[in-house]
Amino acid sequence: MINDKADMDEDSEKIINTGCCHDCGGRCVLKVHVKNGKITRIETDNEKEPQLRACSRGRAYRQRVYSEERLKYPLRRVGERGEGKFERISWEEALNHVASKILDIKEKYGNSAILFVPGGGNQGMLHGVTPVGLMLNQIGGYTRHWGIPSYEGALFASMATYGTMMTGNARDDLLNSNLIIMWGWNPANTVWDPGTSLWLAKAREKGIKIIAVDPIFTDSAAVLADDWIPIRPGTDTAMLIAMANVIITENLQNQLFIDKYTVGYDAYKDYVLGREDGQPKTPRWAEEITTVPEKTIIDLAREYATSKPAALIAGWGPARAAFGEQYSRAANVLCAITGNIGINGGYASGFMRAYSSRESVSSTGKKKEGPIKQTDETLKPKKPRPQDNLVDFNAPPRKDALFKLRGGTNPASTRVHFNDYYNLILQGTKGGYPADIKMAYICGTNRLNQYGNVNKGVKALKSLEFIVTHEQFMNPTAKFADIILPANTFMERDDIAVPWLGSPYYIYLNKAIDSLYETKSDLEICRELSKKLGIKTSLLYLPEDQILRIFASPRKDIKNYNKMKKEGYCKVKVEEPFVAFKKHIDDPENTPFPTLSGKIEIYCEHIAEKNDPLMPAIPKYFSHSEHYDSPLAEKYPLQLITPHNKRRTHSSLHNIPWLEEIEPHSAWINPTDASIRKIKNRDLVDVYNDRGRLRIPAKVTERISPGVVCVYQGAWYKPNKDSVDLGGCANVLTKDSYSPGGAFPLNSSLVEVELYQKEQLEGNL
Ligand SMILES: Nc1nc2c(c(=O)[nH]1)N[C@H]1C(S)=C(S)[C@@H](COP(=O)(O)OP(=O)(O)OC[C@H]3O[C@@H](n4cnc5c(=O)[nH]c(N)nc54)[C@H](O)[C@@H]3O)O[C@H]1N2
Ligand SMILES: Nc1nc2c(c(=O)[nH]1)N[C@H]1C(S)=C(S)[C@@H](COP(=O)(O)OP(=O)(O)OC[C@H]3O[C@@H](n4cnc5c(=O)[nH]c(N)nc54)[C@H](O)[C@@H]3O)O[C@H]1N2
Ligand code: SF4
Ligand SMILES: [Mo]
Repeated sequence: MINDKADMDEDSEKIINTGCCHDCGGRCVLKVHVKNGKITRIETDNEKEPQLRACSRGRAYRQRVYSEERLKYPLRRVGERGEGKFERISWEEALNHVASKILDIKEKYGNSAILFVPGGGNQGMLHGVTPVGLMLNQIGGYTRHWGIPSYEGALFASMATYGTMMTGNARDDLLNSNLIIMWGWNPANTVWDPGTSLWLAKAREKGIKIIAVDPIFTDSAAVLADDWIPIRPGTDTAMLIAMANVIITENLQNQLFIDKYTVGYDAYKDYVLGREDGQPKTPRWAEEITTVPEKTIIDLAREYATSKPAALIAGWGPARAAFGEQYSRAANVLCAITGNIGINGGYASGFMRAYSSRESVSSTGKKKEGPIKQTDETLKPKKPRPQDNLVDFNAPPRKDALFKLRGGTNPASTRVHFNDYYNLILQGTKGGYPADIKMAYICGTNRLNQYGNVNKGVKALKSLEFIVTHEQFMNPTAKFADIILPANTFMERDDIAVPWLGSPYYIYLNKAIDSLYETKSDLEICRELSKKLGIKTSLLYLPEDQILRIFASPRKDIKNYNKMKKEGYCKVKVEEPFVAFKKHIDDPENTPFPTLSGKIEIYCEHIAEKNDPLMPAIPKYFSHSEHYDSPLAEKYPLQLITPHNKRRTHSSLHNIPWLEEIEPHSAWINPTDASIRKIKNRDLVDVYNDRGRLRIPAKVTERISPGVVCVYQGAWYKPNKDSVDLGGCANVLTKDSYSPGGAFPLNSSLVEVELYQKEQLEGNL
């Protein structure tokens, strides 16, 4: 859509109202200047507040679109898997090949042999993974995953505690708080909705105290917080439980709130005070585990309990860990026992979907919520709909699913965890997995790079009969494909993006330029492939605009679709800041929580039924096999964390020179740990464990706690002939397993670091 101000002359500059829809905590407005069909400049939202301002990554997008490294034509592999040798072929040849392989594998082994590997590369409604899923459903389905790396621990905890994933208050409500705790949360880098950092800055200006709890002195801690509390990774649950201990022993809990709105407080109290297992969870106990001084824990507990309303925002980073769900549960319970839920200035920690059009419908009381009375009858599968995947449709719920609760993001019938794909591929039904996988259909993900245990991934991908991917770049995963179908970018097609966390707005992405080279949109690819697969009727055959309108139609808060399309966004007017569970607290008789008890569950009966000691009904602290106190710590004494970096969206944008300047990739290490190992800033070091080894420069800095190493996720895997990764991909070191509640243990690896080469590298590391 062309801006009104623009001239239609071919060689004059037009401004296209569009947006950025990567999976990076945003979804922001881009105003793209186009001259002679070429992007010359990118601006962003300069309208009045609230703005949807793009970050440096979105503003640098021109370099991604015109990168020489873009995939230009369909490719067929001619070298070994992973070698990166391909030949150019025509679209006709490529699509015929893919269609015949899919039909052949379906015929010989059944649909479950097809593994769909989706990712977050594109977050528009129409492109990316959506058309692939629809297409594969129409030929009888595929094997698919449960578990999302972002938030599976937090999601499990939200469902268990509140019965819903819609938690957390709107960002503007932060101004109503007396205290804000950013626990493992770094929105200055990870965005978490455009405007979050601005609201935090406003809160700080207003004199509201902000505290950061993080092993790293993050940009958010540096710029937004009054205090930084460094903590040993993976031990937050112990600190949160010890804070509960202080609150209970000093009688600072909100007993009225607990009595009226929660179940299970007494069971938790027994555990916290040590009546259950003989170990009182005192701040002294937690100091040993967390390295946070006893007094700091006591002070924070008192401050949180007495500063009502206070916002404890528990991020997902600490939950992307072994037993990550216990950390999230412990945070949720702390919010509950202090009565900080359902009120302005408070915050129900959890999944943190701040606002959504669907939630606003239920808060008007039109949709009746819980308590849930699921019977055997309601749990029985209904007849499959077109969007259902036939491969797992009739499967009973997996044992770890909270299947009696409504909501969640993956069906309980789905059997394979997303971080367990390599065992699935390598072991199949002989190893107890539900399928024998023959082919992978990869779309919108740099799978090999972005999930645990890359070296096992290499073996798994090498063992497959066929791999196809839709990609924009020759990334480490694409190098393993047999056929690469070159996808265009969101600058080259229309789409609609919903906000990352359900904030009240939508972005309409107007096509800015024609598709470059021979690239096609994911929709176009699937449309053409569907025909070759013999699919007679399909939603994908409708015109693009019609499909988009169908997809947007349930979003009742888009009042004027055409206006949204013209302006490139639709900012929904919200009368008051959204407060999760406000109605549940104000009117509990008519609005019970959607849990089995109808209350906030400190003790979750549904979990108790599973009778799994590692999945307790109340939150508990556990050590694990790659923790500071495990035997492996003697060999690998440093705890690795792998957070999200400001210069990339995961592995996307890693190869953009402008963004590389923000921060060269390096291994962060504390001066104490570095000096023992004779490592100086910028020396080349090896970070390694039994799963792999990577070699990158060291960044020796006080900004990271002693005993911790940080390798930001997303750098591209680039093995040398000895399988040492010179690219610095963090997942060479992480595990391909999952916790009982489904959390991905990507921040739970032990490593050692050693000097490889004394080298004063160029640049400001
Ligand atoms: N160690 C560690 N690993 C992690 C994490 C961590 O914290 N630590 N975080 C995890 C999290 S939360 C996530 S969400 C995942 C993300 O992991 P992925 O979903 O794999 O995300 P990206 O690495 O950005 O890969 C997206 C790919 O999609 C491609 N792409 C972009 N747009 C399009 C499009 O329109 N069409 C197609 N077909 N392709 C497109 C990009 O070129 C890119 O290669 O990473 C996880 N990995
Ligand atoms: N720039 C950028 N922004 C992004 C993304 C991106 O790739 N790049 N990805 C987006 C996506 S898909 C997601 S899911 C989110 C992820 O959002 P988050 O999960 O919030 O992001 P992370 O950076 O992984 O972790 C947040 C913080 O947790 C800290 N942390 C790690 N382990 C521990 C621990 O054990 N205890 C404590 N207290 N802190 C710990 C890290 O140091 C980090 O500062 O970010 C989104 N935003
Ligand atoms: S990368 Fe994310 S935060 Fe940055 S402009 Fe794009 S959508 Fe917005
Ligand atoms: Mo994510």
